[in-house]
Amino acid sequence: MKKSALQQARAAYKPQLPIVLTGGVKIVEGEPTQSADNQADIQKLFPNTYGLPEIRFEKVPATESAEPINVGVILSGGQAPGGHNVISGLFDGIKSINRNSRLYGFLMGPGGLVDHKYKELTADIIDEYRNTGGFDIIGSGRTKLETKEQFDKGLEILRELDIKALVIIGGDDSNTNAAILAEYYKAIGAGVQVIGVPKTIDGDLKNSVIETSFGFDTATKVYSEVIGNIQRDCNSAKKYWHFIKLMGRSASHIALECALQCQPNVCIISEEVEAKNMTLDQVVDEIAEAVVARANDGNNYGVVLIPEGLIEFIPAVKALIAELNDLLAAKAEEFAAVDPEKQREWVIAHLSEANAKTYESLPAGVARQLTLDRDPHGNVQVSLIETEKLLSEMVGKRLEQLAAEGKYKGKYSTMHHFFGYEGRCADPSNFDANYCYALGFTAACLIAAGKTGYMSSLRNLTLAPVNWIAGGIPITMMMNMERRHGEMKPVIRKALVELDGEPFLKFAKHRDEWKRDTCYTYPGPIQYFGPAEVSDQPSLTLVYEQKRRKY
Ligand code: FBP
Repeated sequence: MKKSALQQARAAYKPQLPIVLTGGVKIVEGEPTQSADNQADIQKLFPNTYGLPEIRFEKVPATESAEPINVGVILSGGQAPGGHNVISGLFDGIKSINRNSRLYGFLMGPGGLVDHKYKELTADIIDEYRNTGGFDIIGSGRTKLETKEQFDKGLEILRELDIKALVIIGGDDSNTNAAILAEYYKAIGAGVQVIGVPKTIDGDLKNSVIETSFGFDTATKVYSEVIGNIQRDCNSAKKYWHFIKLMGRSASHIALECALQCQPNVCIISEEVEAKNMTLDQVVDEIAEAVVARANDGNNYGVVLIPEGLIEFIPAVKALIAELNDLLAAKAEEFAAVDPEKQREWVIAHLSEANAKTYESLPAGVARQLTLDRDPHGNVQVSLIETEKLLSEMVGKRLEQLAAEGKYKGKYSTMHHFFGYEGRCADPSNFDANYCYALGFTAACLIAAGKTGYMSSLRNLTLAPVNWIAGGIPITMMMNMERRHGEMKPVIRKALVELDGEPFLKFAKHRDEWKRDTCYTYPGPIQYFGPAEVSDQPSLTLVYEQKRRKY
């Protein structure tokens, strides 16, 4: 495979490990833990893996190597920069336990385990992928591991390959499944440990003990680079309003981070829309107000950031989606048999009055999208809804009304963008390269310690990697009960943007100024080499959350 000059230079990058992982490790166990909520229910569902203590590793002199161990690894869900480094860290970790340990990758996501599709990941394969973006080393997929049949089928191949531990690299849903699998294998005495690794560019798999998910740092840096470029183009030509939708299925962390990095004129935060119980029209009014204010200063241009998940956070739409989820789960066959031309009427006839009204008020394309196939975890596929176009058109209509009332005299031309897939497979930033490698290495230490049902964890992430604290967090500690596909299920609680958290407060403090004036900043491309202040900085979200630096 031909390699670019950067690829060649990057292959030589040596991720920095926390000092605690550079010799032997000793385990320090904390107090027994509790789930995030619904403790009695979660305990009942996870009798063997509930209440485990948090674990922290401490460095001790390296000892005699242990027995070799065979480990399996799965990449699950959407791509996120750094996945290959988790695998290389895991590989190096199990080889440091015993050089005869082996690593097997299951192909194309959890489905590879069930269908027995795998390949052994040897040193030459691993070396090809160090510090590269993408999940192409083994591929990824969204098959949901949830049935006993799948678990048993998986166990057959694990036994055949003598695999004693499985590492699942995934988001909240995949790690929920990792916990269920860990519990099941423990309950039946299968002798297979399951360890999770927190992945998702969306940044919503985090809590008091998991500081961030990997991939968020790199993806937001890629988006911030291109948003900055658009802002400069916008400020040069001074003739367009750019509507930019940013990935992030549910939470608005990506949009917020990009706003902090780039200082656009408007950034909508879904969590705020929900908290203020805003309607779609009110969101439109907020943007139109910025357009009018800037037009009054002679500035008929600007940049608006829109989080991908916005539509689901508008309270009326959220209530509609919740009812649709239950309705389509309960009457899946009946709905599938309805003539597509008549599905709209069918849906309206089956909804409660309030939700039917909301459904009818939405543009037909958006309404239809809400009834289309969910992903395997039951989520509406929001990345397919063109919210950026919907909003810019609605703003255009509002401006026409204002112009008719003599309240607006500007010009309004729009451009639309959606940034999501562009950032998911970028070569990991130094932060993600180091973080992911350490997550993989930590997973190997958890395996060596005989743990199951844990998520690999690194803390103190705004300090230099040598100072990071490595350990494991029981996955059940992050769980609560939520309604999915019409039933109450144990799931990891998604981390949404906190409106009293530092990153949002920082944004809220400055947004009025950014709205009217042109305060754009231009972060530029990710730097892989050079001074630490340009190449090693973590996300501003992490920096503000940990309040370690003053801005
Ligand atoms: P994960 O939660 O699996 O990491 O995926 C997140 C994401 O990138 C979202 O931001 C986006 O809505 C979704 O995946 C797109 O899914 P797909 O890759 O299946 O189109």
